[in-house]
Amino acid sequence: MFKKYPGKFSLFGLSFLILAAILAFITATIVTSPSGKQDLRSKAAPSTQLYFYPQTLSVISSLPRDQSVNIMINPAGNSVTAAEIHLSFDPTKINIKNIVPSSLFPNILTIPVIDNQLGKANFTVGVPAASSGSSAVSEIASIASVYFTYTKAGSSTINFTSDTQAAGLNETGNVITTLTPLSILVQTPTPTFTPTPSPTLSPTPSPTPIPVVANLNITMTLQKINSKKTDIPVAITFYDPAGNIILSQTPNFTGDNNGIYNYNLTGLILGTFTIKIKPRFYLTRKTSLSLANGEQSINLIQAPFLSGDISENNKIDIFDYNRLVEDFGPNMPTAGSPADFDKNNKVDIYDYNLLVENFTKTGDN
Ligand SMILES: [Ca+2]
Ligand SMILES: [Ca+2]
Repeated sequence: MFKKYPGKFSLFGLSFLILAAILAFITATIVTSPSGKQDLRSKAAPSTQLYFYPQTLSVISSLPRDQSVNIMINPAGNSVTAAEIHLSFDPTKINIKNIVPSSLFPNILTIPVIDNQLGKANFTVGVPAASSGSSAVSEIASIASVYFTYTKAGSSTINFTSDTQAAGLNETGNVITTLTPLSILVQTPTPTFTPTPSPTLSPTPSPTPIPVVANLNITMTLQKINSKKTDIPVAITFYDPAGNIILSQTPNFTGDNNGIYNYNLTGLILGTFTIKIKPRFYLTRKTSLSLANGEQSINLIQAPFLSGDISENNKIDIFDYNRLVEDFGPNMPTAGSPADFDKNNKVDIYDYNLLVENFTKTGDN
């Protein structure tokens, strides 16, 4: 009996200890849950994709032949600030001649190093340092253009090696999940042409100049804006003939004293595109063009962009009207209102008049 009692007691003591341990574990888990959250976030965060445009190249050509492609980034939810790119390729088939970073990544952190003996190239670029982080790239964009020469027929690739990485705002570590190589198939036009044994590794620099990256200057006017006003963000989206988004950027356009807005997009992909242009709170306009090497321009000043799309759904409707009514007259917030269409710091009958004039109009789709 005397023996039994302490035995029971110690059993109880053991149960208590186990319970205490479980409680301590749960408490510790709760206390450290912020790190648990971070795990969750960093699991969701790496979603960014790197690939080439075009994604595949099939070429019938005499050799050597110059070619250019763009290294593309789809941030997919991230705000990318810097990218470190490492490429590998077969130097018996391809020689990289030049790598030109795009205007969105103008800070060259390490200059392009190209090794056509080993078939490697690398460079690191960053966005301009802005205190707000506003220069970070959050839409599909070109990181750089790669200019190379085919020296031998056959199939080949340009690969991103696994040390390729990108940094994003509010993220720790690499945000890239997918690296897609460029697939290349090169055929020579006629088998009768017998070249002297492959001129490996000594492609005497051809006199043809390295292709220039295309720049596009866009000029536009906005309804009822005839004098110097603040810059305006303009969403510009490039679509390929199949309707895929190839590039999207939202740069700030600067207006002059006559209200003519202008922006120069640089480092663009070559090809034929449909381009949609949407100044913030204006209706979308669509145009198409073939971008070749060098400078090109789109002049849209013959008709101003139509204002009033505060809700940004590309039509002038009751939601826009609703906001105008809310901000009308003395109710305009001190910080200003998107319903101040003519940008005279008042929401008044002239803004109302403009909305009525544009009511039910829609932008290009
Ligand atoms: Ca609207
Ligand atoms: Ca106004």
